[in-house]
Amino acid sequence: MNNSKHIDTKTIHAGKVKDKQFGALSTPIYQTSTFTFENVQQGSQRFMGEEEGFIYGRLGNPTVRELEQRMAALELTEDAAAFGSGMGAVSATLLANLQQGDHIVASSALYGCSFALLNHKFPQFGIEVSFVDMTDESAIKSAIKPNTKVIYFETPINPNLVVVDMQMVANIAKQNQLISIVDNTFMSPVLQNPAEFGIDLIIHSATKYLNGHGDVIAGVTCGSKEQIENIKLTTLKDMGAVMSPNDAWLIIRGLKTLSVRVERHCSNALKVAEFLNTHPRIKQVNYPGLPSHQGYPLIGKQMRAGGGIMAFEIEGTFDDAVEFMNSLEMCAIAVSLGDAESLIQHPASMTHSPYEPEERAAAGISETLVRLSVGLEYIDDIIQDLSQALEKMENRLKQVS
Ligand code: LCS
Repeated sequence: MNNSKHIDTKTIHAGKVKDKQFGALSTPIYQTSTFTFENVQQGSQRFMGEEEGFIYGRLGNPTVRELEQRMAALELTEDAAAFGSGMGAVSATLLANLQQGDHIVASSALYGCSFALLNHKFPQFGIEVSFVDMTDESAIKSAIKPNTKVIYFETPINPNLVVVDMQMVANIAKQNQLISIVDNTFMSPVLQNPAEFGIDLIIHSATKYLNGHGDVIAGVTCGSKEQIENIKLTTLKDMGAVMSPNDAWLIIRGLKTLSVRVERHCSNALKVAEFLNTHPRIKQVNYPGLPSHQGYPLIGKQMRAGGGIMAFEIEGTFDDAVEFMNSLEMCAIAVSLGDAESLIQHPASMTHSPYEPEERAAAGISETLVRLSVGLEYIDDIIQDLSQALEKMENRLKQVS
């Protein structure tokens, strides 16, 4: 399909494979672990890469392949690889580009398990990591060493919603012949296309907005044909975090409504952020769609809207924040994000517990920070739920004082 179509059209059509046999509108699920060859010669040719075609489910599957093509079209890259989880994508993408003795410059604030992989696991294999504030151009530049291979970051960052200037990072990477890798989970390709700024590899936890219905764990990496082939033939094939055809089908279905869902997530989130921002019991709201946010100037330039996620600080103690969350009646206390349901969690004790307290402090993740993934419910109902929980907290405080 012509790549010039609007993103709303592309989420439905781009990368779709026509079913020549029956004309099925919905993508068939090829629930098979292996593929038969006409004869030994054909099997051998497929293994040698001399003939196109599928071989074995871990090396590729037609349903999964369609999702990969759809994601490449949405992220404006040549190709994509699908994985059994977002962390499968993060680990395979990084390891395909690194070896013992290499060095990474990474954001000091990252999703907790990405941080754990870089901070705890990679050093055991002789891969060195420097964590920096990715909004600080000179800090990134001075962290680069002769053995640096990769710059790794998220924008907006999970969980504090700090926005990183992708053009700035891509320029540094190019000047130093480094591979730039961004995790685009929070924005989805509807709100931001890192390839437009020259970022080399784009990772998604497809568990989140891409699927959007809270029923799949999956990941995707988008990039050049050469990069994706390297990942597929090394860390995907030999470490094996592959996506199942059923999950690929669910994500393809989810993608068809991605634009409409993201639009509603964004409009709901902006109203929630405005409500919280003026509430006396809320100290600070980190939401890129608010003019006071550090990332707001990049809206329109880098990202098309503020997204569906925010983090905020309760005016009070850690116990007050816990009481507020426990008083919610509709918003679910759960990790994950990007689902139809509004989900709320406490990063310090949940998603970002792999950080030591001092590492969290250095990464700007306070102990009282609350993260909210605003869902698709009717906006007044979401605000009413937050409002009644804040009111309960306030009433108890009045009784105590
Ligand atoms: N990257 C980001 C930015 C994420 O938020 C997550 C998961 C991952 C990668 C890993 O993806 P997964 O393997 O779970 O598909 N983030 C989660 C979170 O914030 N709460 O629960 C999971």
